[in-house]
Amino acid sequence: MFKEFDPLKKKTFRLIDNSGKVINTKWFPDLPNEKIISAYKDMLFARTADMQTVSYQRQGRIFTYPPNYGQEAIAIAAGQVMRKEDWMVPAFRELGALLAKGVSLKEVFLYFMGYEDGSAYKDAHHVLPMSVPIASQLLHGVGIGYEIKYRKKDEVVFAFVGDGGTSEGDFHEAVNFAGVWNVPVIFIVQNNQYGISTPFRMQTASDGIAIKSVAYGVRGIQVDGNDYFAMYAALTEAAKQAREGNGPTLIEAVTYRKGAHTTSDDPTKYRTKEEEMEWDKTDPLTRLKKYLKSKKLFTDKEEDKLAEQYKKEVERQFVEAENYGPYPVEDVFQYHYEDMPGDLAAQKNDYERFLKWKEARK
Ligand SMILES: Cc1ncc(C[n+]2csc(CCOP(=O)(O)OP(=O)(O)O)c2C)c(N)n1
Ligand SMILES: [Mg+2]
Repeated sequence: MFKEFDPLKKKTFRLIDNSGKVINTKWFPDLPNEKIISAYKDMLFARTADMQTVSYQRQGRIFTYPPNYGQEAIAIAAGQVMRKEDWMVPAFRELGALLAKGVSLKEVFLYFMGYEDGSAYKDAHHVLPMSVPIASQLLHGVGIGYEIKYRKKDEVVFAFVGDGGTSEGDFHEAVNFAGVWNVPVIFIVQNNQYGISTPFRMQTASDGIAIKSVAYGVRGIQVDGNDYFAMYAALTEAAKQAREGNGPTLIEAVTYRKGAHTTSDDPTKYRTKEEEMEWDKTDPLTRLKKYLKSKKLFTDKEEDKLAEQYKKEVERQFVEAENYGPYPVEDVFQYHYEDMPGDLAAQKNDYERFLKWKEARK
């Protein structure tokens, strides 16, 4: 696969077209129907959760939120390929993969409400907290990869970043040393065409992101990130290579951020309706649903029923997060250092005095 789709050949790995028709049988993954149906359901759940969360934010019930709308196939495929012992190193737009790893939607809500417990991931194994400092997580991912190799463990790191993140030095340092050390790390660049309002053409002069792997001596491939099957196949092959001791892979997942950057952003200010409509044709859910319908594996009626169930489930977990209790002030201070340094302790004191003063004014 990696030879045939060498980034220097400028080909994109794609297995179904926009109408859900299989266009490449050679690499089409041999998956039981139940797994494909479950991928669709998980994508639908992630999308339902996203839509509702944007609406909660508009109601003033949660702070800012970055929707995954349009990018669901990447996270869901990764969620199916990752094993329990594998490490997930997220950025902040991989909801489906977090859920697949055992993170609860309630925890995701808590995180965006500011609670540190939202990163505690009580039932998830080997998942790092979401990383808002862009691309910094990749260095942690490579460090984990080094440890896996050193201790000869059977684990793979799935590290995520956005197209904007590839302009950070951290990205280049991480991919470079992953190559030098030949560590079992899969870099998944979600190229959703924007870093907030910055279009991809202003991010790099190179022809896509996958091609950057060549200079680092790392396997690379450009994949249609809105094609669940292509993502599943590429990730499976990359994970196999990593497990066999053949080191890292850089996957550029070409996708489109259909929603806003976050709920604080208005994309109508910097992109056109025409562009959005063009990308609409590649929507990952629509494509997978067309595939499933052509095989008579799924109906609109089932979808309507599921969507209703999912809405209730999202609401249930949101309300639980909403009723989590008063915000613990320590959350802001206590997780930076094992022993709190004096200046941070002084800041905490000041802040507590300020809160008391504020309370007294009421
Ligand atoms: C080091 C750093 N610089 C700037 C920011 C502000 N910021 C938040 S998201 C973002 C854009 C990220 O774009 P991309 O990597 O493409 O990810 P996407 O949001 O598209 O998923 C920026 C610049 C930040 N969080 N961290
Ligand atoms: Mg982006």
